[in-house]
Amino acid sequence: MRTSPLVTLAALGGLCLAGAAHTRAAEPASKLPNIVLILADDVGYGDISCNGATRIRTPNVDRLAQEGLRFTDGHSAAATCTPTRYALLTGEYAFRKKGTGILPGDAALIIEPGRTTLPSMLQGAGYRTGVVGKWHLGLGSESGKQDWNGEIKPGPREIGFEHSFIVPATGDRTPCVYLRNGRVESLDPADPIRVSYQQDLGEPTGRANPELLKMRPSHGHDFTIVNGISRIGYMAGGKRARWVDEEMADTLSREAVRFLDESSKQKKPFFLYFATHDIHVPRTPHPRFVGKSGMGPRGDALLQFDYQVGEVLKALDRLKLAKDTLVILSSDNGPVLDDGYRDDAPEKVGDHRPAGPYRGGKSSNFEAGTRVPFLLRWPTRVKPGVSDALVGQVDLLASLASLAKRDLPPTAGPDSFNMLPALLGESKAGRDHLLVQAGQPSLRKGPWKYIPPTRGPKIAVNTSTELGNDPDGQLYDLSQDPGETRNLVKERSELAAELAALREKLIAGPRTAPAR
Ligand code: NG6
Ligand code: CA
Repeated sequence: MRTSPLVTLAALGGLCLAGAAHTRAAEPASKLPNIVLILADDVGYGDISCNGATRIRTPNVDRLAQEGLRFTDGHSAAATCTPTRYALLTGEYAFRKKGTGILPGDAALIIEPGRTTLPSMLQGAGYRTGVVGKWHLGLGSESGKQDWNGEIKPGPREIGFEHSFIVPATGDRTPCVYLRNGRVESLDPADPIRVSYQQDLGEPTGRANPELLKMRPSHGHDFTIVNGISRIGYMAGGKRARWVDEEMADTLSREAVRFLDESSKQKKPFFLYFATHDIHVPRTPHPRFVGKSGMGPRGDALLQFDYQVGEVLKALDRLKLAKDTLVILSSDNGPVLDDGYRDDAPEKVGDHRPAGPYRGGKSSNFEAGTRVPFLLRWPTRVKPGVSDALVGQVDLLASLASLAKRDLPPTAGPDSFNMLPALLGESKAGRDHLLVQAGQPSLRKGPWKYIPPTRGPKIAVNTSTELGNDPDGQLYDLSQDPGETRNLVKERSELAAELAALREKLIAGPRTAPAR
């Protein structure tokens, strides 16, 4: 049977409705604020001086806190990078989708092109959208099959970023090259790149040639050597295109500022997702930061992170855009000291507390896994202050959609709620409940933190992080016991059962409350 043109049109219309957000009222795009989302990597709650750090000073981050809102109970969606970034961009908890754990550098894109994402929603609202920095969400349609010498897609552009300049995965993973709008930057066609996570491609490795290393791995990270540092994964060729780790922060902040400069010349508002590589391993700050923190490369990388925040803030000042730009700063997961290289982080941390008063760190079920720095500045609308509201990055999609007056299609961002009043400091009430994932999801509700029974080691062998596993389950009252030291799961067994049931219900079906 031939489909009539009318039916086809109707079907297409349906498809459009399913895939795109719609503008509610005629709000001229020029009235909407610019949005800059700065996402740090592995920066802990206590790593910034506005959250209590004293041995390290982060004046640019602190400036955001002074001129904006500092959230004390702000969360990444997960305790590691990929699931956090997945949830942040899609508004869907990552545990709902297989294959959203920490990705290798040759993984396929895990966000389906065409679905509503934070950038595609803002693009629909008239924004110019760009991503600069760490990606770690996969690229291309098939893992291990990318041709790094041609155009790699789908990627950022196919999920809503008009402009991109990215580190494909992480600094410790091959390929160690930047991608500008889907193509390897500065690639010499006579020296093509090959990447593999299975097969040794013949270049020196950390395992075979430790004498070539300027920083030795402590665990893993002993494949191909690039810039004197061995990585996870193999690569060959592409010599001219390889990044120099010590220059990465300057390269990325220059690209971020360039995006701001170019955007300022356009009539549209803009959205910049600036995902710094700092302070993830390998921690290799520019020589001008080396030795400046007294805490070794991890502390120096924190100073470098703060510098990059300063570059963005300075550009907004120079372009006279600071007042009309909503800046959000957060981190993708909690802190870690030894994450695979011998960079003296555990030896030199001294009395600095990367997680502040919280227990655990990156990959942990304990609070420090996801309770991260969370700052928001928007001078024309937001009064400076401190908010204790429970907020999460997963809500940015629905909240910013509300700000941009866009209706989300019913299937979009199933776990994302409109928390705009809390985010703008107009309401003290944050999330009623929030799931936070370290492999499995735990539940936050009010002062309560419920961690279901989990197997696995108490302490990670490699990183020495307390993982917060307990086969009996755990219940903590964070208002009395922020450090999660007194497990009340037996004493308050009824409450624990109630929270366990709520957790199950939320896992089974999203969007129970609050409505958006
Ligand atoms: C781990 C890596 C760690 C880091 C992490 C991802 C080893 C032994 N450890 O598997 O170094 O790369 O993955 O970090 O390989 S994240 O911040 O991107 O999630
Ligand atoms: Ca991270």
